[in-house]
Parts: sequence; structure tokens; C-alpha cells
Amino acid sequence: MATRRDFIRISALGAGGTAVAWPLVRNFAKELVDPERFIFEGMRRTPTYCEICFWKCAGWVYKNDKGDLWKIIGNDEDLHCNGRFCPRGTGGVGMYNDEDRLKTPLIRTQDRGKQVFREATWDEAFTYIADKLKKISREHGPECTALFTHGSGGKYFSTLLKAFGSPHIAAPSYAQCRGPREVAFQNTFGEGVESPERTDIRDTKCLVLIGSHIGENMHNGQVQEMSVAIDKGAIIITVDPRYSTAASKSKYWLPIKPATDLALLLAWIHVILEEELYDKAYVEKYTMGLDLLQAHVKGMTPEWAYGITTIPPEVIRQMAREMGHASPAVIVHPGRHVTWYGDDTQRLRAVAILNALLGSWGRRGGFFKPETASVPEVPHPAFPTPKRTWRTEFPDLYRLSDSVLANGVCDATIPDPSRGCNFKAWIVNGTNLIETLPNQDNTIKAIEALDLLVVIDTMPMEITGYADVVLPECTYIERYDEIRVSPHRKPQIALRMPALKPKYNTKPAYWMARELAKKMGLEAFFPYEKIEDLLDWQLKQLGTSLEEMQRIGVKTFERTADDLYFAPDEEVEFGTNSGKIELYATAFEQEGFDPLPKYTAHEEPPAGYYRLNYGRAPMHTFSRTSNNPNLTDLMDENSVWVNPKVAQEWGLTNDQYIHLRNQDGKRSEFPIKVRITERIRWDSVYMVHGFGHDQKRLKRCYGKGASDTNLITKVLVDPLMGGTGMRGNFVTFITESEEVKS
Ligand SMILES: Nc1nc2c(c(=O)[nH]1)N[C@H]1C(S)=C(S)[C@@H](COP(=O)(O)OP(=O)(O)OC[C@H]3O[C@@H](n4cnc5c(=O)[nH]c(N)nc54)[C@H](O)[C@@H]3O)O[C@H]1N2
Ligand SMILES: Nc1nc2c(c(=O)[nH]1)N[C@H]1C(S)=C(S)[C@@H](COP(=O)(O)OP(=O)(O)OC[C@H]3O[C@@H](n4cnc5c(=O)[nH]c(N)nc54)[C@H](O)[C@@H]3O)O[C@H]1N2
Ligand code: SF4
Ligand SMILES: [Mo]
Repeated sequence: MATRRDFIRISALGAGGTAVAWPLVRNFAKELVDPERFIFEGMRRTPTYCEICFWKCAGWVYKNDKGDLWKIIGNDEDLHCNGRFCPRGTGGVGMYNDEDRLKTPLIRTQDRGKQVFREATWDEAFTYIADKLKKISREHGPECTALFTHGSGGKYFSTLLKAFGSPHIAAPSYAQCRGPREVAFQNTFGEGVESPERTDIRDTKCLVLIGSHIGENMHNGQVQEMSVAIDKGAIIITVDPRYSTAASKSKYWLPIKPATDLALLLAWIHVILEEELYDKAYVEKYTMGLDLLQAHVKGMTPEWAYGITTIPPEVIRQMAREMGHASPAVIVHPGRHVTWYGDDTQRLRAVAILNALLGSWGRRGGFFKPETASVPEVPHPAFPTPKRTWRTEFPDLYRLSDSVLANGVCDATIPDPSRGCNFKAWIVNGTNLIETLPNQDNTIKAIEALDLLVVIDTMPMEITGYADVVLPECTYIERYDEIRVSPHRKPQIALRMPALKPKYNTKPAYWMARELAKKMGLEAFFPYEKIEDLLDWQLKQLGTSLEEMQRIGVKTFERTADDLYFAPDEEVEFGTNSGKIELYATAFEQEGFDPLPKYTAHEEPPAGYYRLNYGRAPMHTFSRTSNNPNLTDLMDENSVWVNPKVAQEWGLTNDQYIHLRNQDGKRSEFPIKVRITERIRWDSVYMVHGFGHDQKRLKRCYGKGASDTNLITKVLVDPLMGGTGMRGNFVTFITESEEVKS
């Protein structure tokens, strides 16, 4: 059997086609697929999928009689949204209308960190980039180039990078988001949770949310299914140090002491085993390691956990019984942004184990088995084989990671004599790394060491200020993109096409990647002349066509097998080492990690400091929507939530502007408004991520609110897979300051 590390090595290289010249895919349905027909011939409705967040709901863009953008609404056929967009999705109109958008390619002419750029033609910009990349490749090897990407156009730049000879494609959705969850579930069930999550919320009888703040986290389908479940009488248990929107809809709210969840989870496992609340037939048939687990959690009683979590023992027992009674229609939700305290993979392993004991994996009301349509890749020459990967620079670290780490690339960019190669060029597509990666000083240090930073974005975000070349992308409303395929109860595809011509001198990512490829002699990897030809070729092989998809937007296929849930007594081979659900993770043991999760205490805030907690607001997505005219109307700054007891101690009043300073002396760049509320524990403060922008070109949001990233200087890295735990930072209040507003 291939070891995990072999698997990582193979997958990092990617599987290319065979090395022959491929004919161009072209002109299959020329008249039918021309987008100009929609733009100019008065078609009012064009399909899209939303780019405001990564739930990727499919919808319709409507124009008015004059041909101006009117509204964006959900597509009724879409499994991600069921015809309804969230407030951010309908506010997508503002992304198109934002007058602060990037308008033309820019090339840096002066100091980094300051936006001193000259306007350039596309050809100049591409020539500049291609020349630099070729030089870097000659001097250091193509592997010294990395792509950071979060968003649809990433596919095309990934092809370009692989064609160039680099395997270094990193997404912040791994090591800054759901990486630990995927590693934990893969090593328990042999499969990850994926996106959209395979949680069967609509049919669940008991939903346990541990720091998963659905309702503020507006991932559409989940929010809708949670409200269906509530209507059907499901019990919701929310574990959160903050009284979240989800907590307000819950039967039970457990205001846990932050950073102690793993103790609660282990105590729940203890009770479920001790009181025999687990699904015995399921556990016997499908799992391995029960005896070892039983011995492991023997002393981890509710009384033990009480001292750690502050949750009373009788509450811990009662919740375990609620879960046991609902089994197998119970979901201990794995969450999504799970990079909290550095032991996140182990915390998510405890979540996975609980679900396994309750028999919820593969069961109605638990976790279903999703199916995904597969879109054929256009045949192209084989990608060259890279000679090095980022792993060479991190021998023996993060052995369970199966993706390139954004933070790893960042660290390996900072010059270090012990490293064979440092990264020299970054291409950054659709990710505002300055706000996205923790420890901003580190990110900036890495950027300062680069020979080339190319940023593809729609807005003049913080990261564009550090670029050598800025390539302005048109918004998702003005472009085609790859066909959306995502795992769901039924396989489904969705089309995004331009509803309007790109504003200003902006272009889609697929065009940029192909033009750059031409300059670099790599056009064989993009064997089509027009994106419409590629899409039509792909869609025809799925039994549809571009013409049909332009009319219907979303197409649903039947499942290939009736296996949404396990059939009674079904024999199942799980994709783990043992072929069983591994309560005891053998792959962890092989790599020298704890095969069963252990609780270790985390650092506590020093006197006068409070744990910095952060999360989402329903009307914004990260830092990307803070300047959106429609969404700033709904919320234009964040505030810091402070417990009344703490506010009294510090003499804070509601709506007062203060600064925050963290344990390393880092002060928030801008003042933030105080919100005094019982909804946060006395040991923490809370703020919404994505505010406190320091780019003056973002006229609506510049200086509004504070940035959590600014204050996250301490990073708790997960030793198993390199995830960046961000919740180990503490802040205090600065009320006396010349910059305080009121
Ligand atoms: N401090 C802190 N850090 C975090 C988080 C947190 O809560 N707090 N959350 C983490 C999580 S869970 C995640 S998933 C990541 C998210 O990280 P990112 O995806 O980097 O988040 P955004 O800040 O929205 O940055 C997106 C960038 O893409 C640009 N953009 C938007 N649309 C387009 C487009 O169509 N084309 C192109 N080319 N660019 C576009 C935006 O202008 C913006 O610059 O952040 C992680 N980092
Ligand atoms: N509106 C909106 N929705 C979004 C996004 C967005 O930007 N805007 N982003 C999407 C993305 S990419 C992601 S990854 C998800 C993230 O959303 P989730 O995965 O749901 O949540 P997290 O960001 O991990 O956690 C936030 C919650 O954790 C609580 N918390 C903090 N510390 C602790 C602790 O020690 N223990 C416990 N039990 N709870 C704690 C906070 O109080 C808060 O309620 O949201 C998605 N949905
Ligand atoms: S959940 Fe909202 S923002 Fe995200 S893709 Fe769907 S409509 Fe867009
Ligand atoms: Mo995320």
C-alpha cells in the first residue's frame, strides 16, 4: 500500500495528459455560443454562479430594458441555494458597480507598500511578467514560483503554473480554513467533508454546533437546512463562548471556556461509551479501535472536563444522552474555519470519532455520500515534472498535509541560508493575503524578498499595494469561468457567463492565463481559441451544450448509484489503511502523531487581557465586500463585543471608539467601536473579520473598524498538517489616545 507521503508526492505532481501535440478545440457551435448575442440582443436573463463567497450559489443576472444591471437572484434548480440568494449574493450587484474597482493593468514604479504605479497596456504587463518569470526559471528553477489562489479563475492560472513547471499552488481555504477538518475526517472515514459540506442537516434530529456559527456564517444551503430542521423539531446544541445567532435558535447553549473544546468532546465520548449510547451494530461492523478508545477516555469524565471547560457535568451527560437518543440522525458538525488553537486536527478527530460512535456517517440525518459530475479536461501535453517541492524545505514537518501550505510558501520565501531554494515569484489571484494570512509582518517580509509579485484582483485591496504588476479582473458578472461542479446529493453543474461587457479595461482570468501562456511559449496547454469552444466541448461530453446551459444555468444529473446513505447491512470498504472507520488513526501513529486525541491546556490571557475571538457577519464576506456599496449600506464597520462586567471595570461605554493592543504590543491601526453585550464571555472579546482596511483607494471602507488580522501576530501551527491556529491572541484596551474619535 502506498504510504501517505507517497500519495502526497504523486498528487503534488499532478496527472497530465500524454506528450503529443493536441489539436485545437474550436468552433463547435459558433453562432450558438456567442455571448455578444446575450449582451447586445436584449436577452434579459443570463446564468451565473455567485463569487461573493465559496458556496457558489447558482443564479440569474437580470438586466432592465436599457440593458443595465438590475438584480441577481437564485436559480430554483440549484441545490446550493434552492432559488434563494443570501444578502451578500443579491448585493453582488455592488461589486460590478463599485467605482473604486481596478480599471487597467498597473506596473510598479516606486516603493513597495505604497501604490505608486503606472498604467500599462495588457501587452506590456504580460511581457514584463513573462520576462521576469523566464529569468527566475533560468536562475532558480520554475519551482521557485508559487500561485496563491482563492476563487474561480484559479483553475486557469494553475494550468499555467503547472505548465511552467511549478507544483506550488496554495489556497488559503486549506491551512487557514478547513484543512484540519479534511485531514481528520480522511484519517477516520477515508473521505473528507468537502464543500458544500455533506451534512444531512434537513433530516437531522440533533445538530451539535461547536463554534460553527451558521446564521452569521451564511453558507446558504446550510442556513436553509438548519431552519427546516428546526421546524421539524430537531434539537440544536450550540457550543460557543459567544451567544451566536445559532445559539439563539438552540435548545441548549453551552458557553464554553474558549480553547477547551477538546476536553468536552473527549468527555462526551466517555459518556457515550460508558452509558452505551453508541450505535453498537454500526460500530461493530464498520469501525476499528473501540477497545483502545475505551481505555483512552476512561479517566476523561464529565467531572474532569468540568474543571477545564466550565460546563457542568450533568449538562455534559445530558447532551450526550440527547445525541445518543437521536442516533444515527445526529450531526456533530465539523465546522469549516477550524484553524483555532494549533491542535485543530486532533479536535476534529474527536468530532469525527463522536460521529462514528453515533453511527451518523453514511446515514440519513447524519452525513450523506455526495456525488460530483466530472467535467473532462481538455487534452494537453504532459506537465513537466518538478524537481523540488516545498516539502524539501520542510523536512519531516506537517507530514499529513496533502496540499501546499500558503503559510509554508510564505515562510519558505523569507531568505534563509539553510534552504536550498527560496520562492522568488508569487502570482496571487483572488486572495487578499495581507488580511488573510496571520502574522502580517511575516507576510510582508516574504513579499519584500520577492523578485516578482503579480496580483490579479477586482479591487485595489491591501495585497495590490505590494504588487509589481496588478492585473484587473472583470467581475463574475462580466465573464465566463470554469463549469461549476460540486459534490451534492445529486451531481449538478452550473454555468457562469457574462451578462455585460467588462467595464473599464478589465479582463477575465482565463484570457489572462492564456495570453501569458502565449508569451511564455506554453500555449499548447490552452488548446482552444475561445473559452466558449472549450466550455461547449466539455458540456457536450456531459450530454448538454453551452447553448442549453445558457438557457437553463443549472443541470442536474441522476446519481450513478443509489448510495446516498448506507443500505442496511451494506458491506463498506472505507478509504483508510484498515478499510474500516478508524477510531484509532493508524496513519497518525505511522507518522508519529497521537492516534487518539489528547487534551492539552492552552495559554490563558494575562491579567488585563482578553482572548481575541472573531467570526463572520451575515452581510459581509471576509475583506472582499467591505467596500461594496450595497453591503456597506447594511454594515459599514465592525465593533468589539465586550462583556458588561469588563466594560464596567474599564469604564467603557457603548459606541465609544477605542484601540486594541495585543500581547506582542501590536496596536490596532484604526479605532473600533465598543459594543457592550452579555453575549460574550468575560474572558474574551469578539469582532467581525474583514474590516479596518488601510488602502485609501477603497474610499468607502478605508479606516472603518479594526482588522483582526492586524492583531493576530501569534500563530499556533498544527504540527500534523501546518494549519495556522489564529485564536491564541490576547488584547487589551487603549482608551486614552489622540486618535480616539469620541
Ligand atoms: N484574521 C483572519 N484571517 C482569516 C480568516 C479570519 O476569519 N480572520 N478567515 C480565513 C478563512 S476561513 C478563509 S477561507 C480565508 C479567505 O481568504 P480570502 O479569500 O483571501 O479573503 P478575502 O479577504 O475576501 O480576499 C479575496 C480577494 O479576492 C478579490 N476578489 C473578489 N472577487 C474576485 C474575482 O472575481 N477575481 C479576482 N481575481 N479577485 C477577486 C477581493 O477583492 C480580495 O482582494 O481567510 C482566512 N484568514
Ligand atoms: N456571512 C459570511 N458567511 C461566511 C463567510 C463570510 O465571510 N461571511 N465565510 C465562509 C467561510 S470560508 C468559512 S470557513 C465559514 C467560517 O464559519 P464557521 O466555520 O461557522 O466558524 P468559525 O469562523 O470557525 O468560528 C466562529 C465562531 O466560533 C466561536 N468560537 C471562538 N472561539 C471558540 C472556542 O474556543 N470554542 C468554540 N466552541 N467556539 C469558539 C465564535 O464565537 C464564533 O461564533 O463561514 C463561511 N460563511
Ligand atoms: S451563500 Fe450568499 S454569498 Fe455565498 S455564494 Fe450563495 S448567495 Fe453568494
Ligand atoms: Mo474559510
